[in-house]
Amino acid sequence: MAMAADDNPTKEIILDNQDPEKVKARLLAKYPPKVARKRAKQIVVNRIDPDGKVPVISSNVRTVPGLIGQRGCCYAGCKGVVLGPTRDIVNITHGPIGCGFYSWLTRRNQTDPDSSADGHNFMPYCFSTDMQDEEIIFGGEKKLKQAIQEAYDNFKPKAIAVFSTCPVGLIGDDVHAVCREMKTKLGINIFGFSCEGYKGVSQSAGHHIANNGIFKHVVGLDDTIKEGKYRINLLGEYNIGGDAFEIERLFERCGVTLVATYSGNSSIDAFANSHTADLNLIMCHRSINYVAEMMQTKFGVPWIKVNFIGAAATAKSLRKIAQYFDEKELTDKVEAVIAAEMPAVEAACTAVRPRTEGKRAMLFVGGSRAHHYQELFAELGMMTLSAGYEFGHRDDYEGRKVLPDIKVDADSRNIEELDITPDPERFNPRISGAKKEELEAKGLRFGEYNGMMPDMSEGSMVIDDLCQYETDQLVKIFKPDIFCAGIKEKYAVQKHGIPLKQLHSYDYGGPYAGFKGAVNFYNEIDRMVSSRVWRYIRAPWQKHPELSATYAWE
Ligand code: CFM
Repeated sequence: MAMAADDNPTKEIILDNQDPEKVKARLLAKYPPKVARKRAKQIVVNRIDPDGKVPVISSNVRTVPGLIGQRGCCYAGCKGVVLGPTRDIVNITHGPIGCGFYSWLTRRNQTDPDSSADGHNFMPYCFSTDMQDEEIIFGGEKKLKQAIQEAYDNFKPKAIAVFSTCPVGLIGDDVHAVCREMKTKLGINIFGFSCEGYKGVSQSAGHHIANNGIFKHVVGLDDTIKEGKYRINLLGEYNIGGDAFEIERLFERCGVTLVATYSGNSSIDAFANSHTADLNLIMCHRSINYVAEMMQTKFGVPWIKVNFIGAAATAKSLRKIAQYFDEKELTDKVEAVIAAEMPAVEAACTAVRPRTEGKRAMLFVGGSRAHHYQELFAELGMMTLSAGYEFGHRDDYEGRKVLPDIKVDADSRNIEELDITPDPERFNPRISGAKKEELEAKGLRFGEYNGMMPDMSEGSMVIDDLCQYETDQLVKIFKPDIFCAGIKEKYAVQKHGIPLKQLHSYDYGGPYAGFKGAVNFYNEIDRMVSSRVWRYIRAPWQKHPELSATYAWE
């Protein structure tokens, strides 16, 4: 592919060979043999054979010590990601203050307190037991009890959740016993999570632990069937930068009733009632597929994969909902909403495309956005050169069909698998086997996710658990027009003269979901790839070539 319009002088140093196999060899060349062997299985050149099979990629494995990775910890996945965005649970971090502080709203998850009748919103508060040396030595259960009591006295919440950090596991505090005791004493729902940071290999373990806890302690507590004809849950949408607000707006326009979102703009009451919905939509498969699977087994709620990132993907996802309920009234409404929303989106896209067309992106984020955001770049006429997840599993890359082939290692075995069976009274398969078959024949896929790799082009580089060294090399070799990652990568990449868009917190922007979100993203990316500021960047070694010897990569 021809290089994109070239006003960026740093592109002069592009290496003459961007052949992905050679690039892979060069990335590995620096490593000791054992590390190179391990990373070789995590750096894959994408190939798609005619029956849709993609190469095997090693993922959800330990990061090699010494490589500066992008990952977070188990506690981050449980408290920060899955439970954190719920406004009316007092989420107490049992641990040193830093764990609580750095998982407190840094990902810009938003909420609308007015949508709860009681107006409870504890998200502006950072609750922590602030463990000190004394608790590490003599145990922290007493201080935890006091913290729960204090939170109860001050806020009278309906629920309190306790999240364990590394030292809690190391010293052996029994947070579950404390929670049980305080639950009996105070008469509200109190539950704990053994989500110590070191459990598992990344935040992915924390997602699983959070899913288990919420299913065990909350889902199914309220059987009231709320009003609404087309009642759904949205799973794996965390309202970063207001994404969930935009999706809610579309549901409302379509006449679709949202029972619960896990967990953007959410409340514990909605979780308790969520098993009464008739369909689960999974947005982020990685973080929440466990709840969907358990709800299906126990209550009979089927799930489908959706994606509200990208205008075409949004339209497709809305159509999937209509297909499922299969009623003319809904189908007509969905089509009318798409027809009404699309002109503005198309106009915005047409306006920026002359400047974005042919530009090249790299995306290294989490466990779902590296896939979803490729949709938006495609709409801008941009190509994804390389992408990868921090902590995705093989099914997120290759599709759920590989689930039976995934070897369960000791790290995964550490995470509890709940034994779920159909609820004797409440199990209710929402659609009959015959109806399901009929819908499947029309193309609606249940319980399926195809993964990221089948959607990526031949020869693109798929890299799991990318590290700082490899980031530097990729940027130097390919000189992409934009790099998408997080705050830890942002300034290192920008020092190379390449703009970096944070896809975790959205920097200061968003929403990027749905139709209005797509317009925001088009304009943001146009601004970033068209900015002239990058051409003025000259690193010291570019001004003084003699310095570059220290920066040679061979
Ligand atoms: Fe799911 Fe997420 Fe993501 Fe994730 Fe995350 Fe996130 Fe992410 Mo940051 S739940 S996997 S653990 S979509 S916080 S809202 S952006 S790494 S790609």
